[in-house]
Amino acid sequence: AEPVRVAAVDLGATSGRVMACRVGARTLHLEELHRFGNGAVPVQGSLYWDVLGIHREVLVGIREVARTGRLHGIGIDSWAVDYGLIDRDGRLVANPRSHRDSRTDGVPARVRKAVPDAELYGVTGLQQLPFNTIYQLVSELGTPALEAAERMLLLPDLLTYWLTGEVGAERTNASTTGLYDVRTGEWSQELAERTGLPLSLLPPVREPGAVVGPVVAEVAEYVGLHDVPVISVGSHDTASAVVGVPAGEESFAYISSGTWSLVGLELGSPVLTAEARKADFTNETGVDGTIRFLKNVMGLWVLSECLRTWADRRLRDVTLPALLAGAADSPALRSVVDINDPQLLAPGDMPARIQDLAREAGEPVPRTPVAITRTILDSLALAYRRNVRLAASLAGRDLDVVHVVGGGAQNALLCQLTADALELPVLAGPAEAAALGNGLVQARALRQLEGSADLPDLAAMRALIRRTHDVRRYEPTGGLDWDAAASRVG
Ligand code: ADP
Ligand code: LRH
Repeated sequence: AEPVRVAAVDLGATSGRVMACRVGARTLHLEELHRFGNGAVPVQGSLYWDVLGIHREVLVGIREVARTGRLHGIGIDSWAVDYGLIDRDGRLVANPRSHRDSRTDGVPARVRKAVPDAELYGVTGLQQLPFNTIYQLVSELGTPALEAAERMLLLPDLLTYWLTGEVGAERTNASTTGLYDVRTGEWSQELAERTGLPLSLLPPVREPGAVVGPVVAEVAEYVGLHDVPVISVGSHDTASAVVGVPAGEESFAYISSGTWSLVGLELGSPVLTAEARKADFTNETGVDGTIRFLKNVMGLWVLSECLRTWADRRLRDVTLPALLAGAADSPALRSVVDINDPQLLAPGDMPARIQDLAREAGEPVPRTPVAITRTILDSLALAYRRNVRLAASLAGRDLDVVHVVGGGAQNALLCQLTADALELPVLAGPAEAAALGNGLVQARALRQLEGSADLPDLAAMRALIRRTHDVRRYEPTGGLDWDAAASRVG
């Protein structure tokens, strides 16, 4: 079959990119044609996404893909849980908020009174993140915005709606909302009723791999191409990233390492045990009916927010490469903190918060940007160790390797620390696993449309990634007392 060329739009909380992805039986090639910065905008004490700006950048990127070659499909993935509301005329009611907004403070406690945590977990299988869509929506109860709302569209679904005019809720991302029943694969009418949210807000669920429809006229005109189908992909970026994990036969854990670090396993069915709930592990739905059994670790957000703070203060020599080089030459495990402390969730003076956490834990306080960077990386490696081991034990698995994908796969020091902390080989890359997963699912959908009988499963897609992309291997080295360090963070 002829290779297809699709636009893979992958939107991260810190940057968005539009890639041309060429997929053939033996070829897989990504070309980054547009990249733009992203970040929440604080206004009047709230944190908004500039969603119209994002839409414009998506269009610019798609146009660039169309200008440089053929374009057979478009697929969008982004970070999870955040949404826009549209009214009965199909218009955006208000600017979508970031999940780091404080409007959900205290909301989980309120919801708990209507639906106890254990019951909620039994239906959704989700970890208790204060920003899950259910809590964001409950925080809007009684507001003019929610009263005017006809539909809730998760961000990739909102952007897909603007491209096609079609509403829907792509399944992998729907599974992150806290209103989706992981056992039945449907919206939970019961949870909607018990939390007072109208079920009609939730659009019909759509499969990754379904063709949503052609782009609407205004988009076709802008891009210069008509009849391009928008294809539903694993629209949760983590779902696409896990498709893009180049795993073979071995028993693997993965770390999808970007703004967040998502640490866990791919399973065939959810683990809804009391132990999994107490360990606060999530069961998100993946492509091809898989389950992402994982934990959110605060991730490189902590470092990028430090960088932002230092840049605002015009500190010199605090570029990421300089900090990482300095950190690699710094003493290991000198000062470690609980990197999942909820105080690190909101934007702000992250260096000071890391210092405060160290002080409170009785650790030496890191003083310089390099020392703070080292504390963050050592602490991330400790969190990876804890949660990879927890995932394996909760799911009853022995592990051979840990795959690291996403931007963090380029952080050699963090990859090495992860291998050391876990005493397992780390296989790092591709950094653009989400865009690859996005493109591969589109390519398969297009093959299916052509009536091809020979459609790749996840294993075949991953084999193609292994054949076409470099993966860097880090072997564990001994010499550091990770057990002792782990006991210091509690
Ligand atoms: P997201 O999709 O959530 O926006 P990415 O997967 O793009 O995140 O990862 C972004 C992070 O990757 C950055 O915060 C940075 O720490 C890390 N990163 C990106 N490029 C490099 C690099 N060349 N070396 C080390 N780390 C990198
Ligand atoms: C990573 C991610 C993660 C979610 C968070 C909101 O980008 O999608 O899987 O928990 O953003």
